[in-house]
Amino acid sequence: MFVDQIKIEVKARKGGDGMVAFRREKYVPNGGPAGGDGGKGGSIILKVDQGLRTLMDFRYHRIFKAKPGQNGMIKGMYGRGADDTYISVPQGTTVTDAETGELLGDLVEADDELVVAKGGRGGRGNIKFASPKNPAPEIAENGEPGEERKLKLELKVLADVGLVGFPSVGKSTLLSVVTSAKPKIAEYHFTTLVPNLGMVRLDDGRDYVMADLPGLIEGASQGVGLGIQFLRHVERTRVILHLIDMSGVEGRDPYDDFVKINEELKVYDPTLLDRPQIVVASKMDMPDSAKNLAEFKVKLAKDKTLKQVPEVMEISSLTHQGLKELTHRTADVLES
Ligand SMILES: Nc1nc2c(ncn2[C@@H]2O[C@H](COP(=O)(O)OP(=O)(O)OP(=O)(O)O)[C@@H](O)[C@H]2O)c(=O)[nH]1
Ligand SMILES: [Mg+2]
Repeated sequence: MFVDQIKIEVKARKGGDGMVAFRREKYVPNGGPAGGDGGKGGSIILKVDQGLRTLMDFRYHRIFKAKPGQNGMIKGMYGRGADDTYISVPQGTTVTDAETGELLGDLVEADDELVVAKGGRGGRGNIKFASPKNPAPEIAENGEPGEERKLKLELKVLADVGLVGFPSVGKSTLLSVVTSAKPKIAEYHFTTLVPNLGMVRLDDGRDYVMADLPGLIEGASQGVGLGIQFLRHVERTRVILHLIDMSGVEGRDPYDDFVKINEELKVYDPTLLDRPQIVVASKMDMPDSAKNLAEFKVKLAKDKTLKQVPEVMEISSLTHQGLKELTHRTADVLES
């Protein structure tokens, strides 16, 4: 199971209690107050770790507790403040309060941090309560409690461009030839289980992040296959490259693929279809591809249900045909 949404519990801790104490010195009968303040309680802070790609680690570790502050001490000594507890999360994690649904923050940049539960303030010791009227107070404060929260963490891949399509249409292969990413590639379906990211660097100095998403199938928006978890990621991409295998070797009709994937996107979130989409005819090196593409284009032109007819670009990741055109055109669309 791929985990990209999970609930955890975070517990910051109380501040240390203030101390009630008095100076006791031989020959000084009225020693003044000498109880120190408590130290602050530890907070819980989420922090981006770029080495993490999933929320998998949270599957077995869901409750996080910080350390309490130390109590104030005699002779006016302060209790030590507790160190904060850091929890590593992958880049692109959205944090919401699981009980109220309030959005607490998005950890999107490489060094983002988010305090999700604040430690309590330390209580004041009796030194702080001394006044001319009451020079020897017998009171001190308790430390404040720390915040506790139930959180929902959701991982969404951050990418400018998302590669979308049926399994085995060549998404990972495309990513591997236009970026330095090394995703797993194989002829069986659902090779990609976790989105892969790569940076496309063009010779004209432009660059953008491309994400290879796991394959979608009919019913993905209802939970069939792996799709539903990954449709979430598509939400965060600005341009969709919709890959369609033109070779026909799997016996599906390319136009049917196009319609089905768009239907899944629409059911999941109707606004996804308004996002710029380039149809990428893949595997154009195969014997039947040219013929299938011609038929595809005829059907596309006749389809009255389309709000706008998307542009179609041809590629082969094997022969590198059309890759330069596609990567540059994608950069243009991102800019516009
Ligand atoms: N002939 C040809 N084969 C290709 C091309 N691109 C990919 N393939 C082959 O198609 C198969 C699937 O490629 P992947 O890149 O793993 O496909 P995917 O879309 O990432 O598949 P999933 O991760 O399972 O969704 C592999 O056997 C590739 O070698 C291409 O341009 N031409
Ligand atoms: Mg793949």
